[in-house]
Amino acid sequence: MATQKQGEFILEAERSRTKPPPLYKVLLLNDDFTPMDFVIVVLQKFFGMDRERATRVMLQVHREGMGVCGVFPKDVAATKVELVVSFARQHQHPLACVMEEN
Ligand code: NFA
Repeated sequence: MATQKQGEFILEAERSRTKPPPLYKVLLLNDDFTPMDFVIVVLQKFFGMDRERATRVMLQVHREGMGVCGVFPKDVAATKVELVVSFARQHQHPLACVMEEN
């Protein structure tokens, strides 16, 4: 079917000229006050990690000052940052969560 084929070529050309939307890293930052167990809960609750992975990421943040929780489209990253910071404040913890273009 010539017409349909032609339509597919037009769509492919369109796709190659349109750059994919940028992704954003969501980062957790270390502090001296937020309990380790709370950070592990945050990583499980908001980033879908199992306890083992959450523990590794928490320890990386603790030892190296920051760590990546995940990489997401801009709106998803922004929502995760808001939810994490809000949850931390509800529990009176100073945990910082930020996003950074990948
Ligand atoms: N540094 C915190 C502590 O010793 C733990 C922590 C890890 C805080 C990761 C924030 C992020 N209790």
